[in-house]
Amino acid sequence: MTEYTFYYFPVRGRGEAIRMLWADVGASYEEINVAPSVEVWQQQWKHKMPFGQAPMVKHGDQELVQSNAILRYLGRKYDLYGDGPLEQYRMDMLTDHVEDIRSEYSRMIYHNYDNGKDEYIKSIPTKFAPVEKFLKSWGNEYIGKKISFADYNLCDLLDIHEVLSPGCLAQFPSLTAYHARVLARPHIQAYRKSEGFKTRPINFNGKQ
Ligand code: 0HH
Repeated sequence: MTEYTFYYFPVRGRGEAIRMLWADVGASYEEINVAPSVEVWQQQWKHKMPFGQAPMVKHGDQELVQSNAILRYLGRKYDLYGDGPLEQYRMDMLTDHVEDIRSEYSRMIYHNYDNGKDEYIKSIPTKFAPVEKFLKSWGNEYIGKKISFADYNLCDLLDIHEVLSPGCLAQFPSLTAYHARVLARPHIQAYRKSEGFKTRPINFNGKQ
């Protein structure tokens, strides 16, 4: 019997930070692929989601939706939500910025890849420069003094941008070191060696 059931598309997408958090804390979960085909998603699953979208997590008799709210729920549950109002504000603030970037990235990937990719890549430094500045000035190993839900989300975002534009982090030494530090955590490393991770595409349409 697993602790969580994860209803999502078979992609990294908005699920990967949640999977990383579970891997890091050693939680057990079962994945349910809600889209073995588009028809199955539309006919069997979409109407079961409170907002018509996935991911959804079942935990006991609770059905949890909205990826960032799920991350915060798990952050509170596993003491991965910083220490005190200022650290928590920083985690929330960067999570909002990650969300802004992720939404723009998804629009480009799903609706404007061929015409929009080059322009999007040009905008990456503007998106990441403030994050570099914040992480450097806060001087922690992670966003806070210890790892938090927000770190899995930011790390995943950096990761998918390195795939989109290899080397794009190199101009940001703090972000480069931070990205490597999160990925070097033993449970994260082991997770990334798993078949589940290695065979999972980043996006549903195969673009990356
Ligand atoms: N604010 C929500 C959250 O953070 C947004 C969730 C969301 O956008 O949880 N969910 C998307 C899938 S994430 C969704 O449910 C991206 C994976 C892309 C899969 C595209 C599949 C298309 C299949 C027809 N999208 C499906 C939908 O809205 O019907």
